[in-house]
Amino acid sequence: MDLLKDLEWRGILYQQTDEDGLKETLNKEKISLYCGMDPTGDSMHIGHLLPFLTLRRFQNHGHRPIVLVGGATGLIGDPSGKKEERKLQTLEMVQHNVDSLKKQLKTIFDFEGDNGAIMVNNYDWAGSMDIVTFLRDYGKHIGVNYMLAKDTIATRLDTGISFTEFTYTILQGMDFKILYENHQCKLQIGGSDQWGNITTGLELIRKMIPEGEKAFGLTIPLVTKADGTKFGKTESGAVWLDPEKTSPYEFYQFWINTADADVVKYLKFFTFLSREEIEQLEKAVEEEPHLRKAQKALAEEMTRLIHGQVALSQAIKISDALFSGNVQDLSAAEIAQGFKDVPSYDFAGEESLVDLLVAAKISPSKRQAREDISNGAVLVNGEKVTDPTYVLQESDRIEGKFTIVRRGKKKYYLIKY
Ligand code: 485
Repeated sequence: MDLLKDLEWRGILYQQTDEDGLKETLNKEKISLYCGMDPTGDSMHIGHLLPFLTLRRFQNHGHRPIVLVGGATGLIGDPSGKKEERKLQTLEMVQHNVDSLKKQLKTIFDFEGDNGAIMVNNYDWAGSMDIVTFLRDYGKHIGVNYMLAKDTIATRLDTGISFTEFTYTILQGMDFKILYENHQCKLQIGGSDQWGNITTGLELIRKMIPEGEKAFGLTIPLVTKADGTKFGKTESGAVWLDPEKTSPYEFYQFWINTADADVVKYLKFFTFLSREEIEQLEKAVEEEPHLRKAQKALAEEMTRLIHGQVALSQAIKISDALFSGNVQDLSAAEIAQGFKDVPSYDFAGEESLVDLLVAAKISPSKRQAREDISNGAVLVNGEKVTDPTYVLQESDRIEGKFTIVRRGKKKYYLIKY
């Protein structure tokens, strides 16, 4: 399918500076286009994904993606969508974040071939630019009235905005103009909050490059949830792409838990499944929602894309084990992922199961612990133990690290050695 038609069908197009112009351009040539992000943290979260996956869709259609990490802009701070002035980050922090983000972004794109992706850092041109050049070559083209009219600046006039953040939009605009010159980059994409910055770039290109062919801007909608809560957040916070911050199992679980009302939209936004495949899954949501086929497809596609096939298989294995209670086949690494949020207890030398249940606060008293065991309510590594005099064995320690105790139907505890 035609790229723009596909993006439209997926609901990915929000605002465009020149819809017909872009359509015409994409019909006749393969272009370079870019999307940037600032190194404000050392990991992307799923809120960053949609613009970069959209960039990847352009690459799949033969266009060249330019991925920009804002080593310079990250030192300044984008006021877009922020009610308050940001705290400045140190140079070391920003550099550290640039390195981590580059690694994550690399996994999303193909860097080989005719339209291989290019990774750039705006610190390479903005970091060493002298103030006189900045003010004469760039500042002169952007009127203060023009800047004050931008939403992201106007909304901050009441609460206050420093000259530093006020200038941000010119820095991002400069990037577009420099990428246009050096890489024939004709399109910038970003989230809807980036409209003001994208159009500043177009303003600079128009004013500074006389023969300037047309360049374009395109924004992508904010991802919303049908129930009105914020997308991408769980009780434990943001969903990160870094497996140390959000394990592949938690990542998989996040997508599996998508509501029926949202799942088709997310399949369109985030996966590379075809229209036919997504329409089939849409039917499945309508006709047999209890099977959660669409959620499974979404979770599989996303976990494979970000963490790879091995991590996906593990996530499914952990999910199945927790669902069925057959936890005995899990490895210590899988247990660490799957049982991150269950209460845990550091083993302190208890010999009998009764003593352990009391010490780990799994049962409130010895009497209750004995009763729980005799009633068959206690499982050690997925196996029922009904002998109240049971003494813990070496073989109860999975890889010498963990014992999983379950009391009742669903309540899990992790004993750590
Ligand atoms: O030349 C550029 C320099 C910096 C940027 C883009 C182009 C980053 C941009 N100003 C920004 O702040 N982006 C956000 C970020 O870095 O977290 C988010 C946007 C979101 C989406 C995402 O980046 O808020 O809408 O564009 C990729």
